[in-house]
Amino acid sequence: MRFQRLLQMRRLATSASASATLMRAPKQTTHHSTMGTSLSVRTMAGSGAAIPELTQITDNVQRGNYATLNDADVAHFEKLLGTNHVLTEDLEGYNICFLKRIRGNSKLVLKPGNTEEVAAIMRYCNERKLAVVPQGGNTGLVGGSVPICDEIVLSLQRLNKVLSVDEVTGIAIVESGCILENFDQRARDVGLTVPLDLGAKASCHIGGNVSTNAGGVRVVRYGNLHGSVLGVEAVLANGQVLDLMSNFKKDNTGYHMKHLFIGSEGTLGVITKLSMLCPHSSKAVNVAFIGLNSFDDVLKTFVSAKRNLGEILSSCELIDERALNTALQQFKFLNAPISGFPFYMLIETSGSNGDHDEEKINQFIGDGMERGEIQDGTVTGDPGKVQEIWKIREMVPLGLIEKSFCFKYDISLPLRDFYSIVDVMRERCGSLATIVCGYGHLGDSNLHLNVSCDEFNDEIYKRVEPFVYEYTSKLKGSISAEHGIGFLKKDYLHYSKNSVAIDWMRDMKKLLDPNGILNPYKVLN
Ligand code: FAD
Ligand code: 2HG
Ligand code: ZN
Repeated sequence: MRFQRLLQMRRLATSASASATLMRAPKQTTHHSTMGTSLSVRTMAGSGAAIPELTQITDNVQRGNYATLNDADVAHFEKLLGTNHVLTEDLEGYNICFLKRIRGNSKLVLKPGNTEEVAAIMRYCNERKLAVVPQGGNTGLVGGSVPICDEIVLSLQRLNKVLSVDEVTGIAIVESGCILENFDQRARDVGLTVPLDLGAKASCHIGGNVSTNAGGVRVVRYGNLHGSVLGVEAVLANGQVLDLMSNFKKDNTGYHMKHLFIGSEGTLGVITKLSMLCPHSSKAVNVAFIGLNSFDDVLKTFVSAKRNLGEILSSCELIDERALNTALQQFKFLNAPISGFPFYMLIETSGSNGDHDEEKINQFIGDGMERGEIQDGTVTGDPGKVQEIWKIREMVPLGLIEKSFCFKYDISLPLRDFYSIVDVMRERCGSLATIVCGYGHLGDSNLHLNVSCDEFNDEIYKRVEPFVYEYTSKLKGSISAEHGIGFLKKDYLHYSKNSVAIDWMRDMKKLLDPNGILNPYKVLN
């Protein structure tokens, strides 16, 4: 019976596919929307996309008491870095955030090539009281990586080397400006993998990932970066270099200060280097894309995945039908293997024994179908097809900004209440919203609630915020599961942290950056 049901599932052909190129689509496809969807804003600058108004004006931001850049400063930096690495023109791509929502007015971008240069820049800026925003791949979704007023942009782009990858210990040492995908490729060359994967991998930097404590699609397997990052080197606001590098998992020598820099979004220091524990890449990867009739079935299937796939479960993602359909409409190159269900799950297994893993995932799906929890689906272990299915998930956030304005929320919620906010929000927004949908990292209780409308307008904004944060807070969730606080959420931090915690954050900020020059206007207000 079970076997017959399994046969009814459409299994993907095992022929090689063209998905290798699709995997890189965010970087290579040309998007011409007003919101911009290329993974690098820099490549968007000339595409004719609308330029947002300056955030200092729209948000009525009072500029901090910082010095104003002058010719002598620029000359100083040119002497320090060489004129090629000091930019004073064509700075749009550095001033505008990925979502094209935040726009600063920096007149200077600095591109140091090593830690000493970063330290010299910070020393000088601290003495002069010039404000600085560290910038990685500028794929952040909370407006943390761009200036708000006229802060100097400190781009880590040139610190892009993988310094070593040790296949025996699994420890890699990498400069912070290395693009995640390049780092992963280097790890894969020796049979390892970076324990972090996200849709922006072709553009984001590992230093940006660590600074945001990025989550992504493998947290359910490898945990977050507080566990995988063994050590960091960080330049403080005054130019001191803090060497917290470590090549060991176990190191209890004093306070674990590295954690201060993981997720502090460039407000406490500039990460220049880090060491990371990289697991072995799995020999066998299988992906199932399944359709389900209700969120209750989604939860049952998740529990079953944990119980029955256990140690080989490496990802468990949810996509609702509106999110999927939007991506399919916007990106015709995507192929959805099944359609017509309110919910879809992408479940991945990674292990060392292909036959064993395939048997396990087939059994898991067969059992789920027999119980009526899983309706239809597809399973594949073919690398090309695996990538093709992942591509669908990766394009979902981009589909929603392709032709409209999108309010994006990234919240942790208890699993039993995980999806209800999507229905509540749809009701609240009514016809003001074009799409209200939910998707995300179900395996980590992390929902991405997206609310799209034709263009930003105050009416819908007021329906959505602060309601979404109040709702989350009442359920004791987190208002930022993985993207951070940045500029966009700083007024709402109190929904997730009490005043004592916020005061301590402020005190730590003052201690490490007494002049407040590092990424001002972000995280704390
Ligand atoms: P940036 O955007 O440049 O900067 C982010 C923050 O880190 C800023 O506050 C900046 O000041 C600071 N910063 C950057 N580099 C340094 C440094 N070296 N030292 C100190 N501070 C620094 N995020 C997730 O968590 N999970 C996902 O699944 C995910 N998927 C995404 C998919 C898409 C399509 C997009 C566009 C974004 C996604 N993101 C996701 C958000 C974003 O990619 C992550 O936040 C990422 O970690 C940002 O890296 P970045 O190099 O682009 O950093
Ligand atoms: C993802 O998981 C990202 O795809 C982006 O974190 C989520 O854009 C979003 O809302
Ligand atoms: Zn995410």
